[in-house]
Amino acid sequence: MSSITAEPAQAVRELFIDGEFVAADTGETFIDVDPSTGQALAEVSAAQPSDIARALRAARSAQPAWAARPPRERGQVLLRTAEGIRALAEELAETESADTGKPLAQAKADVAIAADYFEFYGGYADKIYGDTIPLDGNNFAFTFREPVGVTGHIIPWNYPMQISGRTLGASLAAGNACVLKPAEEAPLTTLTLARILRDAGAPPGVVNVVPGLGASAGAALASSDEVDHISFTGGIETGRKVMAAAAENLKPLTMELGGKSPSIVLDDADLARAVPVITKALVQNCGQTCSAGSRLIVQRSRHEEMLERLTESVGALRVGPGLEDPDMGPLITPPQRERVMGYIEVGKEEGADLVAGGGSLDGSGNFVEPTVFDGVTTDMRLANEEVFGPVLAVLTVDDDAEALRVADSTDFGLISAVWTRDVDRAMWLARHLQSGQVYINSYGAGGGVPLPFGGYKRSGFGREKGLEAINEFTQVKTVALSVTTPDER
Ligand code: TXE
Repeated sequence: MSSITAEPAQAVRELFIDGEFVAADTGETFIDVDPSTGQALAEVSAAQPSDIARALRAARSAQPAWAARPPRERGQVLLRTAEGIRALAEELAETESADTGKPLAQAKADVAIAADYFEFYGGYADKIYGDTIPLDGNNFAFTFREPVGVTGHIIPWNYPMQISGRTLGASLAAGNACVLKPAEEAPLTTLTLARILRDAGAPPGVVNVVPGLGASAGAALASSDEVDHISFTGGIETGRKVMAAAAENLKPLTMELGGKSPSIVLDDADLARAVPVITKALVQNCGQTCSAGSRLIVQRSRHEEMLERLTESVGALRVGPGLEDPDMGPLITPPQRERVMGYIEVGKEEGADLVAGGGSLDGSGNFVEPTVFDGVTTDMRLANEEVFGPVLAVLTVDDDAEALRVADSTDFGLISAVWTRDVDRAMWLARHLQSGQVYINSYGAGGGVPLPFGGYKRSGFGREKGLEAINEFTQVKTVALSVTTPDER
């Protein structure tokens, strides 16, 4: 069992660099706000470029010894981290819920999934094999998968625990040292995770967690020549900046940039099964999920029945503060609420039919109603742009080919769902959809720890989750060996 040390209560939540909690160089802090109340939740040290440089130096000097450890031992650190997360699950879930506004039950699920990531990658650390390549009788070739070195991880506020779990788990298993910058809107659980990793035996410098503002701390990490790979999850605009900064130093990236994911409901679908899942895909994390099911593409003959069931399901949802464990919490910040309300206005102006929700709720939290627009067409902004809120665009189609065309008509391609009882129709769509994942009669598969995840088109590139992630965080070395035969000797 891992032993979890109690950290003295910190007035300010400090950066975690080289195995210790430390203040930012300049002493600067920022206020982390509770989105359910609009009140301050914590004061957090704001990493400056000099702190990022310090974290990268610590990672650089710790990495060779970490990579040289027997892989099984690295795995054991990750397995103890999974145990440590589970031991603190209650506390972590409450903090995650308060920090992000997500319903407590969902925060608990996120924490459990984060532990599952460390377990998954902990178990794989000693199975990162290379290949043997057949040449001829006297020549042999084989490959090693070696760590890239120091990896930078810039993550968003919507799933701090889950995203930290997937990205740190894979990178650490592969023998890298990590510098993780959480989002300024929700950094708290990542700092607790740093402590759990330390107590589980991650040596100083192997994991560094440096909260700070995107424009300073994030930009410093993305533009550093001391980072060997950057994993970025966030919005397209920021993604462009991160990629441009990394390009200066020719650094590779994994980019996960969100989506406009469709659920396709064909005329033979089981609607009783589909509707609760489609509702959850819309409102999970208040729609602030990269893979949110934000488009519904329904075959005309089931349209009316679908809308009836859906508006009933959405209308029954309870909205409230995350810690009260409603069906849906608030949006993360007032600007995010303005953005979502702006899209609701856009939908109305474009002539879509508002059939559920459409309002914001009173109070100091950033609450909006779950919203459904019917009569959306592919030329509308509502059909193409990521709202990042609980706003569903419903489009109607006549057949499978049109469903495919409409599904693929956006710049995004993260995930898709197909609802049908016919395996031929399901597989035809699964093979043709431009989408990193396709779910048939389901959505999301409970966190999807072992399932490679990433985008087609502008949803990004590279894959995290599953064993594919190991490829992102390793580089391949080919060794070719020539031998002589007894005759030649
Ligand atoms: O994300 P940002 P924001 C989308 C979603 C949302 C929009 C804006 O549509 O409405 O993006 O959200 C760090 N250099 N997604 O502004 O800016 C930042 O501190 C380096 C989709 O909150 O992308 C945070 O740690 N880093 C998405 C991280 O980038 C910078 C999740 C993500 O923030 C930086 C979130 C800079 N110049 C938003 N500026 C998904 N794929 O799930 C900011 N950051």
